[in-house]
Amino acid sequence: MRLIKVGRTAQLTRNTTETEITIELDLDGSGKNDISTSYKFMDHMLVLLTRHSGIDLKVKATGDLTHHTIEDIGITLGECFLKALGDKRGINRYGSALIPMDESLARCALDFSGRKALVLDLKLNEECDIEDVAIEDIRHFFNSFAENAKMNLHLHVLYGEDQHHIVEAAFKALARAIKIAKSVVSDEIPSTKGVL
Ligand SMILES: [Mn+2]
Repeated sequence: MRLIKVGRTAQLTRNTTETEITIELDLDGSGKNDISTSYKFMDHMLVLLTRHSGIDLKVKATGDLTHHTIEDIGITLGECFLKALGDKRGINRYGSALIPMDESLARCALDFSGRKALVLDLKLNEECDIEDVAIEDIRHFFNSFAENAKMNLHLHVLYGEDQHHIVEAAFKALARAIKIAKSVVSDEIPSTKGVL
């Protein structure tokens, strides 16, 4: 049984009249990253995502508006995950994590099921921006990522005060859940249907 897969990578460029996004992903990386989204808070979150999930990730993104850019990063990153996971042979498929960030606690449960579902409760103040992005852009990112990776994503912040810590806890929980779910543990397709 060969538990180490090679070539679980994806490289996609998505250019529209609104944004230009290039992403390179290696699911079997070591946290190497080169992230430049034009938004410092998103850079911070994607570096966390990379380091705590054990992937390698390059992201270059520019665009006209924050909303468009962050949405299109979510779309392209999701497409990269779907492509890199391939037939999903041998992966755990499910992953979950409960992660604190100081006073905030986030829980993530996910399934690389081939179907999108998103249950998201970040307990964020709607009127508040976090550094250089709006809360609705963060929410949009998770939606676009889940939709295009075709995953079930259940991401909850159980409690927290600081908006930065809340989102950071959510990204770290997502990262640790991804780390488990993408791991290769057998040579079977993890579905009773024989396909994912
Ligand atoms: Mn931080």
